Amino acid sequence: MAATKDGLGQVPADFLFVAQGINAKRQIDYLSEFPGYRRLIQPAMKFNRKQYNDEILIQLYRNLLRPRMIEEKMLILLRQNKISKWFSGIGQEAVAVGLTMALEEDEYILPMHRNLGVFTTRQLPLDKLICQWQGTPGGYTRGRDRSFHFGTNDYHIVGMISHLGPQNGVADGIALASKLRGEKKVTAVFNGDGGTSEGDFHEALNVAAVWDLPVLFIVENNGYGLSTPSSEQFRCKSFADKGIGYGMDGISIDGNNILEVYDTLRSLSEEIRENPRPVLIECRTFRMRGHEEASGIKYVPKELLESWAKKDPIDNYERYLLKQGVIDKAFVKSVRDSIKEEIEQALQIAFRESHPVAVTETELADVYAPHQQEVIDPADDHTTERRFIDAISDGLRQSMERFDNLVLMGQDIAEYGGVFKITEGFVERFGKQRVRNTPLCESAIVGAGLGLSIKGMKSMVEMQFADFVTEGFNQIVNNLAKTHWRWGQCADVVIRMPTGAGTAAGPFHSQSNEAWFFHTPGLKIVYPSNPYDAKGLLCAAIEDPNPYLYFEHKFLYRSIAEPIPDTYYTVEIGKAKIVREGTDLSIVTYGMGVHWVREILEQMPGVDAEVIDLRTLLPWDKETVASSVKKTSRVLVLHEDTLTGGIGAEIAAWIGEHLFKYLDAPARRIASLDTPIPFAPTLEQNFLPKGRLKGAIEDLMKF
Ligand SMILES: Cc1ncc(C[n+]2csc(CCOP(=O)(O)OP(=O)(O)O)c2C)c(N)n1
Repeated sequence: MAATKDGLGQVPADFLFVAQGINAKRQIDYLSEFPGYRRLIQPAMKFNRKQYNDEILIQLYRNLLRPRMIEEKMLILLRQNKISKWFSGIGQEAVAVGLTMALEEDEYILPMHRNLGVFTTRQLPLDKLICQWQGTPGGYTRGRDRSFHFGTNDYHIVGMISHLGPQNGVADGIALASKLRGEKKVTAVFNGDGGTSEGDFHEALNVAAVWDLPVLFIVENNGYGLSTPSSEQFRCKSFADKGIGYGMDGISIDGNNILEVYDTLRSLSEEIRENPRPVLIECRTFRMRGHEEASGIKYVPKELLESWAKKDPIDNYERYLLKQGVIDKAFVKSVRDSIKEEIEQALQIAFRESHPVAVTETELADVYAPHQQEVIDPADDHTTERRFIDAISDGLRQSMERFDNLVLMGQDIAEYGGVFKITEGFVERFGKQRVRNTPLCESAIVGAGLGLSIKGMKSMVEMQFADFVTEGFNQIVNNLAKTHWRWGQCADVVIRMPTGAGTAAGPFHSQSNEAWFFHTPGLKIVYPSNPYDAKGLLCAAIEDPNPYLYFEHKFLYRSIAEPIPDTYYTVEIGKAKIVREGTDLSIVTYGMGVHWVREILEQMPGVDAEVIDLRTLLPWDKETVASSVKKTSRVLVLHEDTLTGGIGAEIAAWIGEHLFKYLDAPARRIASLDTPIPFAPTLEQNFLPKGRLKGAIEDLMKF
């Protein structure tokens, strides 16, 4: 032990290093106080080839070398300003390569931004990868997304979205599909140590533990999250310790030792294919370059870099193989020459391409997965009087019968039947595998929905209340909504949203939040106002491979009923319904609005209003609205959601833009007050637009 010059106290002599400026000095302070610091300085590497033959050892070597040589070439090209920057995996290759070699080819891997080794080991064509990085048409997203932000089912890889953590929930879904089908397959998902601070990481581990999902949760502990050192990111000594909290095994391995990574993950995978369960694996490694190439690394103490440079995964392994006589220097040269040649050829192909020519129609067309709805009529005339809530339940049950790949997920939806009892009796009928109680993990569950759809399954996720969708918001707007447009993968998920006010349930159980999603390309939104549409729209949404938000108004659940067909049927998506014909003005609305308008118009016998129930909010039926407005020349858009930035704003603006010459008055909106929803019934009624509706109609008629 020795005292440091800068008064940091006693630290082991081998941890002393020379600070490089103020940042490095601060870093020393943090690190030396932090118990995990010792773990950042690593002992030398010891290889053990165990039962592995020369062929495997050489394959590991080649696969390790390829991403390194590609990146070295990219560094040169970056300096020549020929490529854009990326996130370097130099020094960490053994984790990606070891894991990929340990898995079977058709087992899914969900890599992060530093895992080039996953892509190269799975043998994706290098020229196509380079096109992807360059944003050119030959890339996996055809210029729509950058770096490793893509997936390919051909290679069983699902790339990240920038938000890091959401990958874990998607991995759960893929693993769930494999497990439900008895495939005996493992799914592996990568995390940086920084990303583990996200709630998504926690949620997904928890779900995987509760459901015994065969997922390898890999944490690449490389010391930093951007510039933030481990000491400011987490307090655990080892990520392996976190496994205990989730009730899963956690292990920590030397992530720079390719044989240790390969051997550990191979035997673990073999075991969990037979006995599905998640395992948390910390791979200790180090980020040898800046967060992204060109961003620098000044804040990393020199000593740490030097210590880890000695542990370089490739140098050490190469030396080991030479010493063991598995390879010789001539072999090293020939492997390097062939990889070099491969890189040059790929670059030549990739550099022939330039940025894509933008075709607006194609950009718009790819937002949704192709789906031509065939509206299904009821098979016979038999009907039964059903309440709104029973109609939803009926649609769900018949969809479960129709699609044996449909899985329902939600809090308390199994034996308990859901808080509103929509899935009552479903467990007895369809079993617990398909009717799944979930932990309180909205984000992981929506992510799991995407994972299921990657494996060709359908899912329905029940939000206990629409308000709680905030917890799954990111997965919906960034993952479900964008995946098809980015890399052609559909998100076959319907999210049921018990919504709306009128039950004096306060600001967090009564919100209308459809406008949050209305703004997001890639989603579809339906919002029925009666039992017939409730069943038909739900069935139609489940048929469609695109992601849906299905809003169901809680106030309507038990307050309205009508005879609806007993057999399966669907209602046309994107088609509004004229619920009352008239010539004086058009009232465009949906959900509760339809009922409010009916009630108020009964008090206004002199007004001959045409009432349009939109039914689908995204995409909304412009044609029906336009022909009505052309006929009446006056229009009022009504919704329960708050006014500013609501759906009415968009509809009124569109009418103003396209139908101006037909209008005798401005397109008007009426909506709830721009406040949160109050609890007390008197305040709630004041908040809602119903009380102001009559006045708004009168004003518009007078204009
Ligand atoms: C939700 C979110 N917050 C912030 C960022 C910006 N960001 C990108 S990578 C990164 C650091 C990630 O660190 P870590 O998970 O340890 O991975 P590493 O880069 O070290 O491999 C940050 C902060 C982001 N992409 N997503």
